[in-house]
Amino acid sequence: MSTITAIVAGLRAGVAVVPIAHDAGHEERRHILNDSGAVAVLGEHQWNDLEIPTLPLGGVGDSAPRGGVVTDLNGAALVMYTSGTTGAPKGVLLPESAIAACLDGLADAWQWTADDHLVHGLPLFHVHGLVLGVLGALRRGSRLTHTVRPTPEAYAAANGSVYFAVPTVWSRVVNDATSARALSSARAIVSGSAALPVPVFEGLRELTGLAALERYGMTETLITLSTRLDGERRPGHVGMPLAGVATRIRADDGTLAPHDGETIGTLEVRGATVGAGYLGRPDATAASITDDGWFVTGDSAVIGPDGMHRIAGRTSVDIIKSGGYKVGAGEVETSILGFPGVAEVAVVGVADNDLGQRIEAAVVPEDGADINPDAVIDHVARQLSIHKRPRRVHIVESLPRNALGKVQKARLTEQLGATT
Ligand code: MCA
Ligand code: AMP
Repeated sequence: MSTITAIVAGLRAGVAVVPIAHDAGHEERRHILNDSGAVAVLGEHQWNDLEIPTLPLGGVGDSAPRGGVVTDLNGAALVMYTSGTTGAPKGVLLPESAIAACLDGLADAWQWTADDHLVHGLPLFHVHGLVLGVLGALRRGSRLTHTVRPTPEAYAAANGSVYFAVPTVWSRVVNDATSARALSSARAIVSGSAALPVPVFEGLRELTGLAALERYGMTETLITLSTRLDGERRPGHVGMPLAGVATRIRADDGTLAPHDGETIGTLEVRGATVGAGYLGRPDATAASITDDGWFVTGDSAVIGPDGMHRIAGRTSVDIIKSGGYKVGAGEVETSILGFPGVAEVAVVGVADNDLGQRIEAAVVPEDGADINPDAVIDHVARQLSIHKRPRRVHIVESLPRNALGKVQKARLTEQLGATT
């Protein structure tokens, strides 16, 4: 509740808010606070290493915010941090107009109204749980139950009309038939943040009688595509552009590709839901946008002649989606390189029935070093955040490299996957 109060207070006061995960480790927290130029931390917290004042909720508190005005917020209402292929996470600037366009587009696609009772238990520091799951309910005036944990049992007990979850949660719901059947009184279940496997879509349909609505988006663009309540919900497909959004795909040779339902290209989007770039990173902002103003998602997609989209995968192996969380391999590698005795490391996403991808690391120790894999896992969990920890750390003699010395991540992923 204090997270929601703090965010709504910031939005109403016209102060940009930067959500930080409760489990953010010290490195991640320090990076986000410094990079965003935050002047105060709102609410209760258990962090004892802060150099900026905290303002408790429900009172003014003794501390005045530190001086200094951040000037390049570009009208952002929220600054949300997201991982890239390399380096530390970047702050995405999300103006109120983009948030409103996204929420209104989704309301139109899903016929979401004040009569709905939305249920979810997703974290409140990302677009899915916060923008859709909290600000969406506030904008529509619909009732919201946050289940704290997104467990099948908690979803079943909530008696909602609309449910949000990531595919990992939906897969767990399908594996718990009693809970799944309890959702059959809902009018809609919605999946997003990662690809919903077709067997999970089918399992949900069988147990709940509902064909899941699937929607696609990114922190940088908010939600841009969705299937519609009054349209076709085709398994493995993420629907059509929301009102005010346009899409196109670009082939490897740089030309725009046909919308023929077969050709795969990198998805580009433009429109009202797209954010205002990365905070303090004009280089990265410019690199993410084409000369004619389209945002390059980095996802491969196919667009049908009927406008139906299918996401075919990511163009970079260094972006991992685990449990719906986006994790940059480079960020985890940098953390592991800081662990005593590590000479080299490569981090990959291995296919996982529950998480979609699970983070695994191959570590080459320095000569004579004896590395405990569990200590490496704890190091990442403490330094970055719990969901960024590798689920397995393999101690290896060398990493597979090509003739130019570059680590062959596809080969490594295959090798690690085969050791399951
Ligand atoms: C385990 N734990 C540890 C460690 N190992 N803690 C510290 N150190 C360790 N080494 C503990 C954790 O504290 C936690 O404890 C427990 O293990 C379980 O954690 P974990 O295994 O990570 O949970 P999980 O079962 O894997 O979680 C699955 C999940 C979660 C619930 C699906 O991944 C999740 O909430 N995903 C949602 C991600 C999301 O919202 N993405 C949206 C991004 P305890 O149980 O006590 O806490 S926005 C986006 O993508 C776009 C815009 C879009 O399209 O939506
Ligand atoms: P994030 O940066 O956490 O906002 O994650 C955005 C990424 O999640 C996108 O670039 C996609 O790779 C992935 N994603 C989100 N929704 C879907 C979906 N419905 N199907 C497949 N991938 C998705």
